[in-house]
Amino acid sequence: MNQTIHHFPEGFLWGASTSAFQVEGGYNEGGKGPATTDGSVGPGIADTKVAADHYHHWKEDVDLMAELGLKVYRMGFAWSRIMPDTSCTPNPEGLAFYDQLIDYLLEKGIEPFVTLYHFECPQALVDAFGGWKDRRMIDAYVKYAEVCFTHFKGRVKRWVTVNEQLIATAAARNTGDTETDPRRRQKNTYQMSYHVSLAEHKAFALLHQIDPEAQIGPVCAMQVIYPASSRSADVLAAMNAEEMMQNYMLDISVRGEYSPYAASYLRRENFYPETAPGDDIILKSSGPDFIGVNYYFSDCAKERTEPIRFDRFPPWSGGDFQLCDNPYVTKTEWMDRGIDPLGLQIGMRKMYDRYRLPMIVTENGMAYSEVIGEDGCVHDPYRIDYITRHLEQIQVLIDEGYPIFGYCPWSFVDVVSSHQGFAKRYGLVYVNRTDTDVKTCARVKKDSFYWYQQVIANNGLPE
Ligand code: IFM
Repeated sequence: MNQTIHHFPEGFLWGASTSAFQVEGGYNEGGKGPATTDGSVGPGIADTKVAADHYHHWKEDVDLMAELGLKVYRMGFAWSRIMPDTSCTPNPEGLAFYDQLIDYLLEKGIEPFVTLYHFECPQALVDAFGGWKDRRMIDAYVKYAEVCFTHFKGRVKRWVTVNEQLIATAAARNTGDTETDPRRRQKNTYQMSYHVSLAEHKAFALLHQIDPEAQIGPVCAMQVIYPASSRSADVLAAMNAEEMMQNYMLDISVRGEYSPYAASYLRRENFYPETAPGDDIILKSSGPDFIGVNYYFSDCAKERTEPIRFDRFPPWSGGDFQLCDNPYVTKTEWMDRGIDPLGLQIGMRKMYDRYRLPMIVTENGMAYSEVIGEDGCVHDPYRIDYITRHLEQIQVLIDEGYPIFGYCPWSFVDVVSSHQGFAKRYGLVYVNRTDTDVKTCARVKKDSFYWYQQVIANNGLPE
């Protein structure tokens, strides 16, 4: 059968993503220290102790990546595997684990694309001084980054500073913040986020100094927020939501400053972070090489008609807007905000218009509760459809001239979801375990694996 292929640009980075705490397991092996993400989320829900047991299956996983044809593997380092305690001394066993993984990826022709910080905060630093609430965390992160940049120089050529700063700084499970008063907790979030931004800028500068050939950028949870109606008050609410759920962080990452709206909102609510002399120079004198985009769904906002409250979920939704349902998008059990491929095009256009940086899709995927079928296979047509429809939007953007250099679906293998364990799966490769029975964690290639293999081989989608 003759099929028309819509070719992507030569050298396009076809990839797949995971994060350390969600895939590795081995949570206390090889000298790893505890991380905030290591605790239980509730009875009967898988935690990070074994996760997808990548710590023991890493070689088989890389072989599967090679079979899939991946050009890039977006993976994470567990900070507390590399620096388990407050001394910031590198743990040789931790580095050795990543050495073997990275060397084998390179041997197979797959570029390691490493996230330094994906939600998991070393518990030792939280216990010692409160983690990101304290400026000492900036120095600790920079020491960690320096060890990584130096040790992996020439082998890792693309780095991510922080994954989804919004969630990394707002979810107590990630930050380790025990504050219970909602308003004080929200104030802490902005302070932590400010410290993350300072640490990130120091990392930009450091990498560019240690390895001028390498590139670095943040990964954002891209927010595409539609107004609930064409009423100007709803349009303004949607703008406010995008400002306070995305731009206030990316503006600091790229431009080194808050927008006037974000700054005045933070002052008005008494949330403006404490700063120190010289911060401006740090924030303004370095910048990222690219932006990583995580996108799963869009959202919708309307004018706030109720008083602001900070005790509602999600914790960042208390500002000059109210998130609301969008009746025009399809919802599923796990994609309850709705599936919206066109939102990817809308969001990435806005992103480029505001920041003018190359972009890579670092996460995009379809969650489903899957089991192996009686035929021993996992048939996931919904995932193939989801990825197809999002890749079509990337194709449009590339054709129009937007600089998008790669696509990494979430996730390469099934990983443990932060709150839903293994009930919620995104992988191209099934991991045979349940929340309560880790079995052997055997790998089973899903239909989407074989389909994505063809897409990569063709360098594009079949028509
Ligand atoms: O599992 C998460 C990941 O850690 C960050 N981005 C969203 C994914 C799916 O919810």
